[in-house]
Amino acid sequence: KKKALRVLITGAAGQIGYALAPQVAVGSMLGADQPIILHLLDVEPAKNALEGLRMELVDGAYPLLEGVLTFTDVAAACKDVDVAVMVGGYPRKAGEERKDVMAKNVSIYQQQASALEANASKDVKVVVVANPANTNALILAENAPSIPRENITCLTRLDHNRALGQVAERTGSHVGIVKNVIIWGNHSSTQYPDVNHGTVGGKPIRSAVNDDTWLNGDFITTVQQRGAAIIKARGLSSALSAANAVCNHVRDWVRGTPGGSWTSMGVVSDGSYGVQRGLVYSYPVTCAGGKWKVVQGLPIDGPSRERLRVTEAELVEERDLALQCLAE
Ligand code: NAX
Repeated sequence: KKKALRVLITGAAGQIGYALAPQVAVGSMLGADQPIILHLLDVEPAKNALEGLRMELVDGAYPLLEGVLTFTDVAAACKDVDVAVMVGGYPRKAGEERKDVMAKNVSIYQQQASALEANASKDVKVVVVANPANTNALILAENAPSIPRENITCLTRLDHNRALGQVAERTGSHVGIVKNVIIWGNHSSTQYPDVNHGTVGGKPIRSAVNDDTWLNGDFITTVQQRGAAIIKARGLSSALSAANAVCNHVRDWVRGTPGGSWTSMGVVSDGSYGVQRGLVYSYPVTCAGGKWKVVQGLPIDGPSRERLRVTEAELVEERDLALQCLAE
């Protein structure tokens, strides 16, 4: 029998936590043969909700779940964790300045970086979900120098899956045969969902869809604005699809991307595709042996290049604001 792996979920008492914890417990993240110990962290005021989640997980009688531990202390929560899903953060509320929100997240991610560095397993894999996800991941990387850069990522898989879903609906195909879309850049409305290298049942997406006006227009804005559309419809932001995407992200990272296909992940840029080194930027990646690799050499046309730059510029701006907060 395999040794249990410890999975930390921060912000576990929130919506995504409620959808994610059971998915991890059934094996969607690390496989149907991998025992799990869940570390659930939230802030003190959420203590009762966290205890409620723990009780429900016990009541789930999940065969893979060897333990459910709850924490309000971040250092204790990080002890020996193998995977860290960072869902907790400070959301922007109406009327708040961007800089004030950034300052709060910088301070949270600075503290959590130190806690992970000091307590987590040496090869912990980190995925940041909380917004601004790319920049929170960058702050985490900056403040946890002993965690390898390549182990710190942010979630853009939800955007990637949204793009797959849109193409599947439009072409009346099952989503399983849509492959190799790309989310470039920031997990925000400047992201670039790129179909130029994707296929539907082996056929280029552009010819399968046969409507460039839609692909260059409404398709892009629908993916970029999908989060807002879900909030409008549900009165709450995406949770089950976000949780599903977290499981997909970690599963592909740990167990590998299927042959002939890639996924999208926010990773610390090595300068690929002319993006500034050090930014956390979403790229097409393949994974094998627990490591991701940026897909190299894809031809990027003029309009796409411009979109890559726009989302990069936003990330530079976020990084500069975050570094300014860090210095103050
Ligand atoms: P909720 O507000 O339901 O839950 C967040 C939880 O985090 C709360 O329980 C809160 O108490 C906790 N928290 C706050 N500060 C904390 C800290 N310092 N340590 C530990 N816990 C802390 O939000 P939810 O809907 O679950 O969304 C969580 C985050 O995911 C948000 O930042 C949201 O913007 C972001 N999202 C990111 C997505 C992505 O694709 N990257 C998509 C979904 C989601 O919108």
